[in-house]
Amino acid sequence: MQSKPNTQKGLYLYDYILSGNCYKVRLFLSFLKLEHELIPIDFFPGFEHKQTEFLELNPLGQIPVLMDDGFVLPDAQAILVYLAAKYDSTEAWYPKDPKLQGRITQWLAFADSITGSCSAARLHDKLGFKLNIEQARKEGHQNLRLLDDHLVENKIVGKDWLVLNRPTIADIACFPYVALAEEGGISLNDYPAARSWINRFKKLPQFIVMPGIPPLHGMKNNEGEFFNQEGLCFS
Ligand SMILES: N[C@@H](CCC(=O)N[C@@H](CS)C(=O)NCC(=O)O)C(=O)O
Repeated sequence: MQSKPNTQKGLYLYDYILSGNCYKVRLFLSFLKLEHELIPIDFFPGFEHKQTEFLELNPLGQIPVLMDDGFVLPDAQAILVYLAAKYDSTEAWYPKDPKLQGRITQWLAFADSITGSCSAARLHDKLGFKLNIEQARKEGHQNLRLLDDHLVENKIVGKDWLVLNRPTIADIACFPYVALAEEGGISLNDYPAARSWINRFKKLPQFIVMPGIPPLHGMKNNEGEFFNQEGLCFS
């Protein structure tokens, strides 16, 4: 592992390209246009995140870990909150309103449930991790049902996103493992609102891709609407 950076200055992300949790942080760094350096961790097959040097950064042995001017912070959701509080002067991504912060935090916690289900199923299918795949898929579907229903209810009251009518860190936290669900054998067929939300997410300025999450295929017309190859407009 490339250990600690040579200098205390700057933003560093201990990262694994196939990790949806690391991708949450990469996405937000991109949305905020923050200069940073990625420090690759050999998660598989090297299990570098379980080695002594990494455990000094995060005793839980999990990625991602952020280092900002020497301040070390594990956990994707904690990192999203920290980056929003420190670097988003517009306060758009994590508004300073107690009820909104409570609601957003509810979805940040839900994002960890998605990790425990959809991401677990993907680890089983893609990397051969030994776990109860039926249980992981069942819980994944339960989470997706809840998310899809919530998006439908929000749409009725004019909200396109999980908390507001604009994206917040709640959407960033939930997006990766919903978009990657099919890699764990969890079909998105029954979740049309979630599929539309994925497409909306991919249209955000500074959106970046990861393996398994390709860009939106389509073209913009003069009104900025997206059209796919069949000429169908999708929002
Ligand atoms: N709550 C943590 C979970 C992070 C997590 O599960 N990371 C995975 C990689 S995507 C990991 O490091 N797994 C190893 C382990 O849990 O032992 C977060 O959101 O960052």
